[in-house]
Order: sequence, then structure tokens, then C-alpha cells
Amino acid sequence: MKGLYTALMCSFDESGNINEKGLREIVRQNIDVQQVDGLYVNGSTGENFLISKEQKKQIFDIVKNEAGDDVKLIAQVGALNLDEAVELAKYATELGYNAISAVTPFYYKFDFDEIKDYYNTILDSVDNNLIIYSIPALTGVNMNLEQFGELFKNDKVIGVKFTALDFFLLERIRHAYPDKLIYSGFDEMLLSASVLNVDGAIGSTFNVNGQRARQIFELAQKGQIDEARDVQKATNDLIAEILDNGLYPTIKEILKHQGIDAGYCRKPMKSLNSEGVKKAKEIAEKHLK
Ligand code: NAY
Repeated sequence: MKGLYTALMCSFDESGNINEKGLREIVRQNIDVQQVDGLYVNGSTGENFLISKEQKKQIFDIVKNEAGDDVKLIAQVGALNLDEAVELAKYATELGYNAISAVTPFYYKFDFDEIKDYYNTILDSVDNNLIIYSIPALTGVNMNLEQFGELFKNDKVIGVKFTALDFFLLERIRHAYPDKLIYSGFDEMLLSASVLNVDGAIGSTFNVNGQRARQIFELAQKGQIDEARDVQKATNDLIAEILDNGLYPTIKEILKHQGIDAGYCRKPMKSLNSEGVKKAKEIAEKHLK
């Protein structure tokens, strides 16, 4: 399960329905052009927290059907409604997803025992492995080294998607749990995470910049840090402009510019105005030639 995974975008029509054709094109682009090792489905980038349970299932179906066994598939099933998380975990497992992942439960201030119970409840219901999805900036949930260790005691918890700025903690987890998988979650810090020996990365910008992500990751593994830094710099020039223009809508617009039917974002996320669309095209032409 090591390697580079795209945090997959989903294509929606203007009313917020899944655009199956567009989603299939995004899957193919990631497999055939960006050549990633796998897809992380229904994460933040997939606008997972804005869609219904039935839509989540539909996306799991379409992606598995399009990708087949070409790449590894991770299903993000985390939800505040634990019954829903369990149902989705079972659903994705039956479809043949290679692993599941679940965001830490958020909104209410759950204590650690509650977080642990959430993960164990999901895992007790399926014959599959799980990757913790830690993203403190969006969830407000900050777990420490001991708490990660407590979750890792369940053998089915095989790793963590670490989308956090705390690289001291990242280094401590790496050192303490060499057999668990750590995926870097911030694309703009991929080189720094790679130097700390992460096992892979999961990123939204890989939808359009996956090839550079691989260069960074592999150069770092070979110890070619100067070269890796140059590619990270080119990547960050791109990411800075994408973030400035609006992360997910800009990635969608860049995909459209490349001929992919990437559709709209789900409300309340707004789509780009004409100025933003123009800017996205300029970003694509400047940074992704
Ligand atoms: C997800 O579930 O889609 C992710 O968390 C993927 C990681 C991304 N985080 C978010 C919140 O989108 O790729 C990153 C991020 O978009 C990128 O580094 C730009 O900041």
C-alpha cells in the first residue's frame, strides 16, 4: 500500500449530481497520465462532507468500476454518523477497496476514548485494514504520539494519512512505529515529509501535478535533495497560485482546460467567476506545460 495516491476529485453537474462521465475521466487521467499508485476516494478533495450517503456509494461504485485493479484504492468512510461510517466501510470492502480510511470524528469535542471507540467500531464490522485520516486544521482534533500508539495497537490500523504541520510529531511517529504506513498529506511539504521517510503521500494537487510529486518523492528516497528541492519549488509555485485562486475549483478548472469534464463543486462551495476561470487557465499554461 506504499506510494503516491491522488485525493480524487469528483465531477458534479450544476445541480450537484454526480457526473459519471466526468468522474471516469478524472480516474483515467490519474491512472494513465499522472500515473499514481492509487486513489484516495471520498476524502476532503472529493467533497465528501457535502454529499449524501447514496452519492458516496455511487462514487465508490464508479471509481472501482473504472479503475478495476489498475491501481490501489482507499475508501474514506469517516462520518459523524457512525452507522453510516460502518455501512460505507462494509460497502467499499465488498466492492474490493484495498483499505479504508476514516477521518477523526469532529465537530463535537470527542475525548480520546470516544475516538478510539469510533475506530474500533468501524474495524470490528469489516475484514479490511484502516488508515487514520488526521487533519487537525479542519477537524480541530489533535492527537499526540501516545494516542496514535493506542490506535495502532489494533493490528488492522495500518497507518495514518498525516495532513498536519507538526513535523516534530511526524518524526516521532515515524521513529516509534516503523511498521505503520505514514502518508504525507500536504503536497507543498512533500519533500520535507519524504526526508522523514514517509511511505507515501495522498494529495489533491496530484490530480494535475502527480508526475512532479513522484519526482520529489523518488529523488528524496535516492538522497538527491538538491534536485528534489527544485521540483518542490516548481510544485509550490503552482500550489501557491492554486490556493490563491481557490483550491478545489481551480484544480477542476485546470482539469477542464486539459479536456476533462471535471464539472462543478458542490454548494456551498462556490465555483469560479470568469476572472477565476481565466486565472486557472493562466496557471495551467504557466506551470503545467
Ligand atoms: C483529502 O482528503 O482530500 C486530503 O486531505 C488530501 C490532502 C489535501 N488536503 C486538503 C484539505 O485538501 O493535498 C492536500 C492539500 O489540498 C494540498 O496540500 C494544498 O494545500
